[in-house]
Amino acid sequence: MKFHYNICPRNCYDTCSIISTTRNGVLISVEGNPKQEYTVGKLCPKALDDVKKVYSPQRIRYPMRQRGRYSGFWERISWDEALDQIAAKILNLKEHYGTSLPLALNKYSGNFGVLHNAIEGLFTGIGATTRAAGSPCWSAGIDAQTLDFGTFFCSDPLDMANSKLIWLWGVNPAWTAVHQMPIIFDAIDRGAKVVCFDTHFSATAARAHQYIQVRPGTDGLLALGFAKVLLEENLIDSNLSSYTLGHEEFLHYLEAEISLDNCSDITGIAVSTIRELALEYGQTHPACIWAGFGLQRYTNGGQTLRAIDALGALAGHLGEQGGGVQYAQFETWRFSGAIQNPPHPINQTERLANINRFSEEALNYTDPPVKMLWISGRNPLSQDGNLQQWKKLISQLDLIVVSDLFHTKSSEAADLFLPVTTHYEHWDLNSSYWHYWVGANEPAILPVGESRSDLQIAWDVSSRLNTLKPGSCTFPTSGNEKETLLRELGPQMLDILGLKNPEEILNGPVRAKFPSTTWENRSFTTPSGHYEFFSSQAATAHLPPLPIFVPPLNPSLDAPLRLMTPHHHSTINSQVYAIEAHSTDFILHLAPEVAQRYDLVVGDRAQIWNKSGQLEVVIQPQSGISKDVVIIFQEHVKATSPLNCLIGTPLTDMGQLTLGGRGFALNETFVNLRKL
Ligand SMILES: Nc1nc2c(c(=O)[nH]1)N[C@H]1C(S)=C(S)[C@@H](COP(=O)(O)OP(=O)(O)OC[C@H]3O[C@@H](n4cnc5c(=O)[nH]c(N)nc54)[C@H](O)[C@@H]3O)O[C@H]1N2
Ligand SMILES: Nc1nc2c(c(=O)[nH]1)N[C@H]1C(S)=C(S)[C@@H](COP(=O)(O)OP(=O)(O)OC[C@H]3O[C@@H](n4cnc5c(=O)[nH]c(N)nc54)[C@H](O)[C@@H]3O)O[C@H]1N2
Ligand code: SF4
Ligand SMILES: [Mo]
Repeated sequence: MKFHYNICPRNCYDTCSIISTTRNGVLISVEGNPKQEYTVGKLCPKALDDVKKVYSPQRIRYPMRQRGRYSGFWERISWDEALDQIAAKILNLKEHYGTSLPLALNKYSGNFGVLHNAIEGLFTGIGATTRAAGSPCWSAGIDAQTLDFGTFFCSDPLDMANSKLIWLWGVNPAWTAVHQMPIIFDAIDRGAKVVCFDTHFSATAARAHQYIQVRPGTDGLLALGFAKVLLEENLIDSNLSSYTLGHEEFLHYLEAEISLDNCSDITGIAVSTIRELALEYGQTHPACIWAGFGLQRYTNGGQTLRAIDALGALAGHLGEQGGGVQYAQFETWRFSGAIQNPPHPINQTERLANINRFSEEALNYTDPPVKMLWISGRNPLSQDGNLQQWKKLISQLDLIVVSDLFHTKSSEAADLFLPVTTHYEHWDLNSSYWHYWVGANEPAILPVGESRSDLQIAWDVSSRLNTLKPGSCTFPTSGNEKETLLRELGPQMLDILGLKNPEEILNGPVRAKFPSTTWENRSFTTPSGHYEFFSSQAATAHLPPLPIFVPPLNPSLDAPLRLMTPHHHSTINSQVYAIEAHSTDFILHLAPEVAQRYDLVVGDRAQIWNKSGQLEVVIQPQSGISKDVVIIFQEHVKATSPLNCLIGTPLTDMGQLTLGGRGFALNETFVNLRKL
């Protein structure tokens, strides 16, 4: 038996460290690494199913070509044929249009391993291309924290165990960050109180001392209501002037504009509850807020997070051990970037299309049009909005390449399928957007079938391009995965990890040497060096300089119910873990009063629809859900139409500053409902 270091590369807060076991070259088990302090030896059920996933009969093992998009007639081809077709098309488009802009890449979160950025490097090496910019995930919150603090940087999540009061706000760790729950329970054992703010009674709410049901998209006003109570009760940090900018303006705004009665009417929370919670927050030290990604998926999402940050600052919880306002971090991702930055062959910039409006913006580019699309680590035909526009874009394309492990909604539309290796079959380097551990992932087994790593595929395409036309791509044509990994650990990353040389990362995951609590010295990286209640950067970007309340969108008569589609414990976005455990029905969860209003009882079949599309659902009344909300979780449902056929492309208010594109306001989706 042999043991190997692996890391779960999914888009998940936890980025778990894995010890895999092989016998005679066969993967036989995966376990959590006991030495990595966040994983502490445990994996979630999704990763525990990895052995089956690696050897699943449904996994695609060979390059395939589809005879007619959506036909399902896939034939096995050789890598030579696949590479020839891709390279010939790239060269042909470049020659025909005199530029490589007709080539487009859409990549995101299937695998967050650093070596998967090779595909970006390949595109850079070809020339100026069309790229998906921004993120469907966390953009508004990142910009908000960047405006307030200078960057987004959360404390080591283990620090939460020191808290005396934990507010879990628009976050559902019992499903989406399961390794945080033991840390929260640890805090509870030491006397902490936990409050969960959500729009429905979530799995996390069930584990909290108190559940506060908030009307969707109104959390910003709730935070301002709490701040108003702190002001009235004189619970404001007396040192604010030494480390913050604009607190007078903010206090004046609270005084003049925020009324608790109005706050109660809009958020749905009683004034007495707002007062009690605010007093508790103002009087308990340390107190921590964890603001999740769920609450910023709105047209006012950035503004909401700025209001929550401001509440934390006002109460003096910033820089406090076990306190602060936690969101996410990217400070442990300071890799050299060598892999995605080969020499630029020409002096022309890339053409960007917001990832959340990719199809619309790609279609708007006509000179030259987008003609070839590579989809890597993404499943846009399941996860994006405006799927009708996607159909249009597809019909304009000469070639669609999907590289993935399994067939997906997106591969249904593809011409070529390139099979990729799992993290048990290639080298990689992984960091978390939440905890402070970084590690190397080593191959435990040989590639299954003819699958190749994304890095190998990028080398192979470059090699084929350069064979057909020497000098046509500056990305390397071959290499060594382990050495490529080590090159990503430049001087800055070595310093962050406290390593003398890159090879040390091969001995197991390492915790970045940052102190456990962020902003401890209350010196910030904003233009003023202070925490900024008043942000000139926001004003320059035509955003309100103060964290004020901006209402979310309202439902309309023809779409009176807000549809929420949050993440589910059994999937990571479109990635399915218990492959055979699928249902053919979408379950619509709604308050019993709402079900009654539409004359529906449990098990009834109904239809929900809006301008974007329609979906058949099975009714599941459930208490603890806001009355203007219906919920379908992102479970795996084997239906012809994906859930996102109902979703348009509303954008969040922020995201442009740090990520180059505003985020996906997917909770601003409204539907109508009728019994079938
Ligand atoms: N309705 C609704 N829509 C949503 C969301 C929601 O909550 N509700 N959430 C949004 C959010 S937050 C996000 S982050 C996005 C996520 O959307 P995506 O970024 O599309 O992420 P996934 O669905 O996780 O993965 C995409 C594909 O990557 C493949 N993959 C896995 N490993 C590899 C690999 O090593 N190489 C390659 N080439 N492919 C690989 C997977 O098999 C999968 O098919 O969805 C967004 N869309
Ligand atoms: N099991 C599992 N884990 C995952 C994922 C997955 O798909 N499955 N996806 C990963 C990804 S890509 C991401 S982005 C993270 C996201 O993980 P989280 O940060 O937990 O975010 P969400 O799951 O989008 O939403 C969290 C909660 O916010 C609530 N919410 C929605 N709107 C509001 C609001 O207006 N106010 C308040 N107070 N609450 C609101 C939702 O009901 C939900 O319960 O999880 C990651 N981890
Ligand atoms: S999906 Fe998340 S919790 Fe599960 S093993 Fe992977 S990183 Fe850990
Ligand atoms: Mo996400």
